[in-house]
Amino acid sequence: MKLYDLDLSGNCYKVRLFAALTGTELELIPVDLAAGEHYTPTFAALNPFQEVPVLVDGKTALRDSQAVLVYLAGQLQDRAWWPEDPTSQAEIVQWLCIASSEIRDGPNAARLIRKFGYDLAIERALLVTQRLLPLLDRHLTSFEWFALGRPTIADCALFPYLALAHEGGIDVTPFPALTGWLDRVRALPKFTPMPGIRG
Ligand SMILES: N[C@@H](CCC(=O)N[C@@H](CS)C(=O)NCC(=O)O)C(=O)O
Repeated sequence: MKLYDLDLSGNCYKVRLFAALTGTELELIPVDLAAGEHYTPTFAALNPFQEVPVLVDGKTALRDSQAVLVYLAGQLQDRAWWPEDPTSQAEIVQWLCIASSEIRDGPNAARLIRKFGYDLAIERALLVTQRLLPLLDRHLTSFEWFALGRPTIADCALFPYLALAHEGGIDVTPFPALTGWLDRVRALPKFTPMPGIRG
């Protein structure tokens, strides 16, 4: 399977992290966003939304990191990361949706603005983050992992932009349950870091 990838992308890292933790083999195809490689017709044929990551498995081309996590985890023999029953799946999807909404609009947006100079509203990014972090911290005060009492794809989807929050000028240290969970993810066997995230 091929992953169209960017090393500095937290969305791509969600997939690289899951692959490392589960021993899933991926061929990484770097896409140079700075050079506009994602605007080429060849890439647009894979993902009309012109974003990474994209996973290609034979004739299947999938965009969106959450969708890719579901696809990869659903292929494993060990279904602990994405079980088959609807109740467990729904519990995980609740958190995948937070990853693609509040995390994107909060800590991810703050990093895009402050590290990469994107023209987005910092006030809104900080407001979303300010509301989000206490909610996550409260959840993690009662639970060791986001869903099902064990590591799942929910943790892979939420980890990158929370661990990269400092690059958006966001301090997570006032949230002890959240920082404890970040450390637990880092301590998972076969954990892999990315630039900006210590191992
Ligand atoms: N919902 C998508 C979002 C993907 C996304 O935003 N990718 C960024 C890199 S992290 C991108 O390709 N941006 C293109 C651009 O900035 O022009 C996902 O979760 O994979």
